[in-house]
Amino acid sequence: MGHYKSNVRDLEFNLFEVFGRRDILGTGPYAEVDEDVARSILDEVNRLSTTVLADSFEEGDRTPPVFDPATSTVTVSDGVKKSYKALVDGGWAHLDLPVDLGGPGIPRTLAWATAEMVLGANPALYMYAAGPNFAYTLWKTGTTDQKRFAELAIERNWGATMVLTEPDAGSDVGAGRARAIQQPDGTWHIEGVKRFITSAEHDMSENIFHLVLARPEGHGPGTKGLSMFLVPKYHVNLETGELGERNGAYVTNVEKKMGLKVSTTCELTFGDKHPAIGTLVGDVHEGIKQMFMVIEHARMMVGTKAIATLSTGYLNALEYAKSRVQGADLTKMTDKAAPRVTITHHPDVRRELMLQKAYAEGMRALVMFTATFQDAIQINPDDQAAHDMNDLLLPIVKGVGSERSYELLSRSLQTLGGSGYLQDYPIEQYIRDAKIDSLYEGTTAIQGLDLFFRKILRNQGAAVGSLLADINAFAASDAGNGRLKEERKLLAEAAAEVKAMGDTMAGWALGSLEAPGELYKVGLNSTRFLLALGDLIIGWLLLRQSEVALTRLAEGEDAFYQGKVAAASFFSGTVLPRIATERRILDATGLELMELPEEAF
Ligand code: ST9
Ligand code: FAD
Repeated sequence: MGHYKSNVRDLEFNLFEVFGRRDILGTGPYAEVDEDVARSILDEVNRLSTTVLADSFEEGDRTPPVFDPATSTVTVSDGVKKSYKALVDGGWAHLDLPVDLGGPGIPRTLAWATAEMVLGANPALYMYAAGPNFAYTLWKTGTTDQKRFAELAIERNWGATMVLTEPDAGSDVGAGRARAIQQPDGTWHIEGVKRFITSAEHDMSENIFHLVLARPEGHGPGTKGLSMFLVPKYHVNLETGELGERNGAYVTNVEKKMGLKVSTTCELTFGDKHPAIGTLVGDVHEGIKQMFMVIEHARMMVGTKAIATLSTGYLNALEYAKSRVQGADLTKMTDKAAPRVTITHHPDVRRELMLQKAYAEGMRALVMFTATFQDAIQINPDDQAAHDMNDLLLPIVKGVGSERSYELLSRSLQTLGGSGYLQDYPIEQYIRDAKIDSLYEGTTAIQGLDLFFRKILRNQGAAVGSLLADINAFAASDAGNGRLKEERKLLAEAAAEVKAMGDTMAGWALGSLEAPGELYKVGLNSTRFLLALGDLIIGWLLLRQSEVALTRLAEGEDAFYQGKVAAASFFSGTVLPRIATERRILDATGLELMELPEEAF
């Protein structure tokens, strides 16, 4: 058995029983996809993920890619190549593409459901195979020539990168110093050093194209002065599709790191050996806006990766717990001759397992819920409310998904006792591989600031107001026919606490117009608020699932649905009440921390 344990039943439950995806299949952009096709895609990706993709997960960690500085090349191990080839040869790298570009035209909900399995089995493979998705963004924004380039990139499965970070420009992308110098023929020469660039070199595709942020000479400071350039590793004859000369963008180092070792993290130097020639994307200077089209997908991807890892971590812990015999039942603790039981009989293990289950399944629902708004946008690109809700939820998927998954994965390891610490089990690698999720694509702090300032204040509370109204309407309904009464009460209380937290922060933000220091109080609480809102939404979605499950249980016993009801009740009773404490801590925020001299830390 491979390391990866998927949860197709829960994915299907979300898609078809909770979020009603049957209603949008077979119509509009999804005319070619019916429920049978959707289920067969899930089955096929599940088969692939649990076998050939998962097969090289450990090998990629123990035998990471090898960098040769003399040739600026990277060699990936044979097992990883085999897995990658299976993913690409099966056409799965094209799964997200619209019909116009040769894709199947599936809803985003289904695309992220399948992505979860690939990301849970071997996340770096998904990233190496992201070229066609990047090409789709290029195709949407590019010039005629760039559209042709994108079509070739899709056809040939070229690799791709997003190139923002520099040694002095991490969270602060606008501090970037890479330069772009326009040439008489209209092309641009890119100069500078970028770092931490994922997949910038490997030997699994014939070409790699870089989407690079650089500052044209004379352009202003900050992110708005950056433009986006298409810089391929090899130049391309757009008529024949043949590869031409090597371009002047070379990988000059590959980082050694804590986890996700199979994914190359590269220093990429432009124009040092010979010119790195690029073209301006779309022939317009809108670099940061264009890059955010990629970033939005990548943030969703990172959250989904984290949650996928927690899910397989939990399922591995559960399997172990069901077979590990240790100690007697607590009620027989004084009887030294009492029969030994599996650890699932111990209350503390049950509590830990249920916490893992509730978060893994609640956050999967969060990904699916978010993707329903991406479906709505595909169906009607002018649906502003769907855009706003997707925008609001993205930092929660990414920020809460990565923080809670990392935290809970340590509980999965704990379930295995000392064995969890060994490389005989996958959880220690899961933890190392998942730590990156709270760092790249904007750290958690950045997600918290994005949520509060951009997605709530700038949106004048419209999206968050509508979300809270939905949560309150559910809490006030008779969902569950009395069975969920206590849980709905806890949900309503938690919603009121989160609303109060947001209102207090908005008050500080307003107050900062007169007393700028008030803004520090917002900054001291933005991560707290992100996590609290995340818990509230997770609790609500678990209860919505529970409502569906109770209806099904009325038709007959089923452990899956019993588990749904139990997870929702457990989360409502043990996690939601903590939000009240977070609110008290937030209310009591002062400026002492900001006034403390640096030396006192
Ligand atoms: C990285 C990559 O870490 C790691 C993994 C790579 C894996 C590759 C594979 C990925 C696969 C992906 C699959 C794709 C699937 C596709 C499917 C397709 C069908 N939303 O607030 P301001 C824009 S990469 C939208 O003043 P500052 C906006 O244009 C490195 N746009 O910011 C705005 O203008 P306006 C990742 C946003 O103070 C402009 O920016 N690095 C948003 O100048 C300026 O906004 C990071 O993520 C948004 N949320 O700069 C950096 N926010 O306001 C993190 C801003 O007029 N740092 N814009 O609309 C930040 O995000 C900073 O907050 C900052 C601040 C840089 C934005
Ligand atoms: P810093 O920005 O220096 O942050 C340090 C600490 O300060 C963090 O805790 C941060 O939260 C905090 N902080 C910083 N600014 C603020 C603020 N304003 N308010 C509150 N707290 C703040 N980049 C790419 O362009 N392309 C890639 O493909 C890519 N892949 C990566 C792969 C890996 C394995 C790694 C490690 C990084 C990758 N990155 C990539 C870069 C990644 O996006 C950055 O590391 C990330 O954005 C954080 O920047 P930094 O590391 O410079 O940290």
